[in-house]
Amino acid sequence: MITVHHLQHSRSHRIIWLLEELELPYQIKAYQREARFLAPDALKKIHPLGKSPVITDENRVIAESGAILEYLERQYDTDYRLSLTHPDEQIQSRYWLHYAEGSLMPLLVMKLIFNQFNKPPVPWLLRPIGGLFAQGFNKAYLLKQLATHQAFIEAHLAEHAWFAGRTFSIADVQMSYPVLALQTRGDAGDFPATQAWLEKICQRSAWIRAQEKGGAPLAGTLE
Ligand SMILES: N[C@@H](CCC(=O)N[C@@H](CS)C(=O)NCC(=O)O)C(=O)O
Repeated sequence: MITVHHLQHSRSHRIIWLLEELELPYQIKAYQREARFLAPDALKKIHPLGKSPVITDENRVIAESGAILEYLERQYDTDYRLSLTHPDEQIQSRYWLHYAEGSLMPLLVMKLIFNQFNKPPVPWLLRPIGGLFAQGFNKAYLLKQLATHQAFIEAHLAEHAWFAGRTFSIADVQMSYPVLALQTRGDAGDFPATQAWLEKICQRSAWIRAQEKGGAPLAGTLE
């Protein structure tokens, strides 16, 4: 039996969503966020990094969203519901699968961390300096980077129904979390193709079931 070690409001929503798309039997072991939105130590008993998502399947422990999505698809999508046959779609799907965690999420996490520079546990005397530093870094670098990524995604979705191309795939599952995070940033601007894609994924019955079982992927903040 597949067990999803599911941290509330986290990337593991992706895994529950895929399992629902594939209509596979699985169980959820839920973990609550602790102070400063960190994962509880109990997750370190499953995998040394103590992050979510992580799944256990028989005697296997598999971490890292993209690796889990690929594993589940290859191992269990026996009736080829999500498999891509066109080589260009396969290449695109792999690109977005890696891009989500390799290029986009680090920027979003960086933004979250910099936004904490003027808050506890930073000593109160240093908070104004921390705040100014974060503001400067955001303005000079991070917001421009995020705007470039947002425009890149919008241009892709304006030309393609799904991230892989014409076909829904695990790339859409993987991209759901950072795209939602970009949207909840507040200054995302007007991105109609991205918005349309988000509406499409949120209307899928598997997405709705995943939300019912695991809760919302984001709690208005990231990590
Ligand atoms: N690249 C990893 C990131 C895993 C990760 O950082 N997960 C977050 C939840 S979205 C987490 O466990 N945060 C809690 C913590 O760092 O204590 C993946 O995609 O699986």
